[in-house]
Amino acid sequence: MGQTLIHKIISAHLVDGEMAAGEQIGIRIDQTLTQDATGTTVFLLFESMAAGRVKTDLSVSYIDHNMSQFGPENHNDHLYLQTIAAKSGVYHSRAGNGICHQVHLERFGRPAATLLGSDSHTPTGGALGMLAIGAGGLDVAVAMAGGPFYLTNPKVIGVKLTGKLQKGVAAKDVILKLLSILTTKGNVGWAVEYIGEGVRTLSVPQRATITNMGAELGVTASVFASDEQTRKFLTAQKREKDYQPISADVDAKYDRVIEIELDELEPMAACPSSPDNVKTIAELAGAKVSQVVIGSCTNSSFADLMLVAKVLKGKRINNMVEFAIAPGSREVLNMLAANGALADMVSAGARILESSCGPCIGQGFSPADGTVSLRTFNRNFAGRSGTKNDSVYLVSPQTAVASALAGKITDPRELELAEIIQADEFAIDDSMVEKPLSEKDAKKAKVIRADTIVVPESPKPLPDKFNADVILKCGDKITTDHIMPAGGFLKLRSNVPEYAKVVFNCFNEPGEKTFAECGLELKQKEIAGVIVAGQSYGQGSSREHAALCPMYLGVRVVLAKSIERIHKANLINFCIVPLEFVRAADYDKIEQGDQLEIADLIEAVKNKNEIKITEKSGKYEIVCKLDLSQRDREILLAAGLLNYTKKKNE
Ligand code: MIC
Ligand code: SF4
Repeated sequence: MGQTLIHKIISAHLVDGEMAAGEQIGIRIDQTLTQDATGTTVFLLFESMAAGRVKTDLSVSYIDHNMSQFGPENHNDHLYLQTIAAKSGVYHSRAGNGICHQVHLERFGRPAATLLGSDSHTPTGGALGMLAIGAGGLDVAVAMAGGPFYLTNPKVIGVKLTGKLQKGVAAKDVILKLLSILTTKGNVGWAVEYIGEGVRTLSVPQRATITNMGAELGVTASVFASDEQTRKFLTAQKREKDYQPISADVDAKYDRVIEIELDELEPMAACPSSPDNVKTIAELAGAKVSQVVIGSCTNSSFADLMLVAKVLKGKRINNMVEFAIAPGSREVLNMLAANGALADMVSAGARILESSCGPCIGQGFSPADGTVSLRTFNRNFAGRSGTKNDSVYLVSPQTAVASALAGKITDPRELELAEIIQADEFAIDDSMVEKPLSEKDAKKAKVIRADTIVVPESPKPLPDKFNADVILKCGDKITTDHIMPAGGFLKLRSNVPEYAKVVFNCFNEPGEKTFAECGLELKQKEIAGVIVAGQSYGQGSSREHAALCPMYLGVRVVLAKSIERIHKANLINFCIVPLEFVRAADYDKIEQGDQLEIADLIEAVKNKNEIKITEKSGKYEIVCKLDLSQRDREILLAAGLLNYTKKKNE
């Protein structure tokens, strides 16, 4: 039987385990990427492993998230990242050079390789036929040090595309359609491969929009074959040498096949406040819009922005709309400036933002209360924009620009849309990517690390018996943005004790103790904190702070109906025990504030698949599942991945 493309790349990189579905396997990582909001922790952990120089073929550290620079913290981080990258053999993409996923696609990704990134949208690279996976920072640090990356060998969904997108319908609508089918929950352990003759009609930037938002499905990775479109893109990037065709075997067998007819698709939007709350634009048309933002790692390519510029040329956006455009990279921005498209945007009333994540991660441009904001981004979790009761719709650049002109949600097929332009040649300028120092020079090089950058505390070993309190009971689909808010707090990423003060702040009630205060109080009394949650706990970003900061506050157990892949790994890496309900109905028995007892923990973590939790006054006894690989168990017993790795290297 033939192999899927995903399994072909995995087989070629397999260093531990068997290829059977659902097995834990270890793969060799060729490339890593980190960004500044997760990167400082990655490099601090990398340093504490005494790993020296990176062992990958290529590692790149990007500055793209924390660029608003209110106070010294962000620039302190940049300086640390710049100097530690140079010393450890890592390329450094400076602030202003663009969003990590866009730049990596343009300048570094290559077919058939593996890429591990400390950002959940790393799978964007799948557009080039590479196996690109998002992970917690500690996993990335281990890969940088030459260690394998461990994952569950995924089952593969073949998404069969037929036909061709009609004018006004975009790649964004393909992934929104898939999100409406698969939703954001229940896809742990799966990966997606795009197949069928429709694939040939999609350019690499279009494919990148689709693979990027695969992160919202919660799948491990999304890939396209490397074909003539890939060759065209790499040639235009002056990287023909990186081209290599690779695809699934013709007789590859998929665990599930979903068909999408591109001709039949229509413009769509993900409505507030989840990327899978999808409706057609036809259903939403006419609603008043106050803000439109085009950008983010999902939709800020040269092709996307040229299309927008062509629509805007000679027109003015609606007076009641605030309109911003953030080009995905310096390459894109330079090209728009050189060919006059930037002037068309500015004349039309667009505010040009720098090439960074910006509003996508709540770094400014928050919408007004009670207004509708249309964004070409990938996430619209409540409050992520920086406005508490926001109303953010995720749409294609086509829908965004049509709506910015009309002041209301508008079907782009009503506009005279130009053909999507693919550049035959990109304006290459890598001068903002710094090469690492030679090994000899690196020895003498100093790393600049200001006091705002604090080495995170290590987890304590697990005791055999816990007295535990339920600090929080939260519902389904709790995202890492709920656990660890970004926006204005993002600048605290390098300082866990400070950042931990805002853990779960969306659940704090005025006049009552905060989650952080409760956690620290229990920690002092040596009572373990427990978080109880519903389905898909920890969806969204890869930020390991969503485990690291709760761990700092004394959280030792998360008990949920289900836990998302990256977050579960982060919990284990920081020695928080992930437990799942055997009977989902037991969730209803537990109340916030309940006092629990968990006994024989060590034995259970060592070799049991179930553990009993007892409510102290005898109200209930609940059986919970420990769904752990042998390696997960060893990591928990070693008090986290860092200790585990150190011990292994002794
Ligand atoms: C996001 O889109 O949520 C982020 C910010 O890029 C995160 C990473 C982070 O929290 O630093 C992600 O997607 O992993
Ligand atoms: Fe940046 Fe937004 Fe992409 Fe995350 S999703 S990497 S915040 S642009």
